[in-house]
Amino acid sequence: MSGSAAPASAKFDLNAYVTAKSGAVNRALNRFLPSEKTRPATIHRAMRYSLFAGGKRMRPVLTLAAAAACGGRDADAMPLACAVECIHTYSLIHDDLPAMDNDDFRRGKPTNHKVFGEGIAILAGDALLTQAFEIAAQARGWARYPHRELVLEIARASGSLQLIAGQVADLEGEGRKLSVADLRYIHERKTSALLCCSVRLGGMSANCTPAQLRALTDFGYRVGLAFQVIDDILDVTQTTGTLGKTAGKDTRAQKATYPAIIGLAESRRIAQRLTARAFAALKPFRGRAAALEALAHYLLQRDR
Ligand code: GRG
Repeated sequence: MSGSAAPASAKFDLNAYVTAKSGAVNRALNRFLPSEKTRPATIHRAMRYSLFAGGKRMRPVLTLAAAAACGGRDADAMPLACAVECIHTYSLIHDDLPAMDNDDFRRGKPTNHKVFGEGIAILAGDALLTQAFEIAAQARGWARYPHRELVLEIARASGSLQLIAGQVADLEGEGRKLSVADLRYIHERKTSALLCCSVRLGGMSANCTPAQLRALTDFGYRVGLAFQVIDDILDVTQTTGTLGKTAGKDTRAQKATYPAIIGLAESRRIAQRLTARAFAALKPFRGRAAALEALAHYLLQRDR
């Protein structure tokens, strides 16, 4: 995973970092979630099935990296990192349902509704969304970032003006000719909002300064957009085996994507430009953001 073009992160061992941090996130999630045997066992098995199905854990790792850039501790950032991963996993379970994207394959395994049925899959998504707030409530608050601010941050990113808005626009855009501006509206909400929220929460957990929070917002917004442009590119360039989810779905569903509207080469240029701007946003951290920089570089180069 280590990169070549990111200066401050050139010597950074991203593989070791992601392995260590995602391992810590998995252990924390395991502690926060009711056990598989807790009654009613079906729902807890279904929640854990998707949560531990092998996701990349990019959002929680970004939360921990943002906290570190602001001099914070993993222990303070961890509840917020886990909350974001619960929301992300809920959105994937619901997105895969027959009424939405109707997918059979996610994180390299059969989708939640294929294993547990639609009713339990809907409830597992609902329960993970609620669990996120229960976990976030256990985070440490600061005078500058009391629990009210943390809850607002998560609720806004996942509510009807951001994550849900992106999903609605995505559903309504299927089979229609969308402009680049329409597509950006979808990407900003469906993908960038939660990614940006992950990064901001990291800063908040470290009691970051307002200037640091602005820099993290800039970084998270751009990395979030680049992430979705790359996701669109991978949908047409990679196989189902590599992605762990059905490849070529966007084209078959006649979805507007960056490659479909502006072509692959221009899409790659846009992702590179967004990542370069994300790097620039990290300047105020003067070398303390090597992990964030390396993660942004990896997300640009990733193949799954
Ligand atoms: C159902 C409320 C609701 C929202 C659905 C998440 C989502 C919105 C749709 C899924 C399809 C999609 C392309 C979403 C954009 C975000 C994205 C690229 C998700 C995949 O994230 P990764 O690659 O997945 O980080 P893993 O499995 O590695 O965590």
